[in-house]
Order: sequence, then structure tokens, then C-alpha cells
Amino acid sequence: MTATPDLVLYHGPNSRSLRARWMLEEMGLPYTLEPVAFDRRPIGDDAYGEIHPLRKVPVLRDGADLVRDSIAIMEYLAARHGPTDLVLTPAEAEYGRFLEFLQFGEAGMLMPLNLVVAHTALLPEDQRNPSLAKWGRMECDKLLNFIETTGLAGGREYLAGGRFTAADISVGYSVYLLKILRQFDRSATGVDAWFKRITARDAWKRASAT
Ligand SMILES: N[C@@H](CCC(=O)N[C@@H](CS)C(=O)NCC(=O)O)C(=O)O
Repeated sequence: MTATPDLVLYHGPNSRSLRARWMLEEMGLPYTLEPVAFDRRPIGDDAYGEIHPLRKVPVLRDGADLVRDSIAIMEYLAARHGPTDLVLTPAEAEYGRFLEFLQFGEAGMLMPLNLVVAHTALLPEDQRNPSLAKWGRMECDKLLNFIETTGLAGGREYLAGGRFTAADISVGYSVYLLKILRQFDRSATGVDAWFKRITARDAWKRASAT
């Protein structure tokens, strides 16, 4: 019998740690949630700086192992604590597509999204640059259009493999961020329907509850 994992998730409200928490909930793994103070920059305290020198969330602690990236945490949980249908195996059709959207949620979406966050909300008002916010917003609209026309092409219900996977969690978190920032392009109706579908899951409700 495999020993019960000793998992701790360092978490911040509405942050990328939601991806890791959603994955933990989908997999039904027991974990302890460790809130990191988000009302200051850098986040957390000096003790947290020992865990993540960049003072970012999420971090997953699994016994002696530390994983400091939301996408890496999802891959780690599937590989170390699976098996799980939340990832595609290399032998499956659409494995490449699965990897593409798994990475796209972070590497493809977060740079323009961060610009929007920084220049509409995060920075003090006198440091915000409306041109950068506008450019970020235009890029986000292109990204939503890409999800609509390519990710969900032909009435797909999920991004890859014909089932809900970690790729939906990865991109789903970024779309969640666009929505709470009120930057979601209302013309992306297919994305909207997909987002409603994936966030109707009990695991998301538990992950986003507090
Ligand atoms: N690529 C990393 C990015 C981590 C990251 O930037 N986290 C943000 C929260 S969503 C953070 O901790 N920001 C606090 C700060 O930069 O002060 C991941 O996906 O985990």
C-alpha cells in the first residue's frame, strides 16, 4: 500500500496556486493549505523566503520535495501521485495538443495578462501606463480568440483528448483571472460555455471556496 502523501500547498487568494489546488481536489489527494500573506510585497515573510526565494506562490511541499511552479506542480502530482486521467500519456492521440495547452495557460497567456493586472490594478495609479494596459488587453482578446477557434474548434467540450484534463485547469485559471479583472471579451461565447462547464465541477468549487 502507498503511504498517504504529506502534501502542503502554499497558497494565495485568486493566485496561480488555484491551479495546484484544483488539481489536488480533482485527484482527491489529502493536503494542508498554508496561506501566504498577500497584502504585502514581497508576499509572505522571511520564513517563506526560505521556501521560495522569489517569494511567489504556489509552492507544493511533498515531504522533502519542493515544487515552485503551478504547471510543474500539476505534472508532478500526476506523475508522483497518479495515475490520473487528468494527463494524457505519450501514446494517446492529442498528446501534443495536451502539452501545448498545458503550457499555453501560463507561458502563452500570463505575460499580456500580467500587463493588464499591473496597469489596471496592481500598480499605484500614478505608475499605471494606459498604453501598456491597452496593448495587454488587445493581446488577451487574441488569446481568447485562439482558445475559441483553435482550442475549442468544432464544438469540442475540452481542450485535448476529449476529456477534462490539466490543460483545462491551466487555461481555465487564466480565463478565471480575465473574468475577475473584468477583461473577458464577451464575444468569446464558446470560451464562456467551456469555462462554465469546467467551473461547474465540484473540485473547482472546493478549490475556489476560500
Ligand atoms: N510561473 C509561476 C509564476 C508564479 C507567480 O508569479 N505567482 C504570483 C501569483 S499568481 C505571485 O506569487 N506574485 C507575487 C509577487 O510577485 O509579488 C507559476 O506558474 O507558479
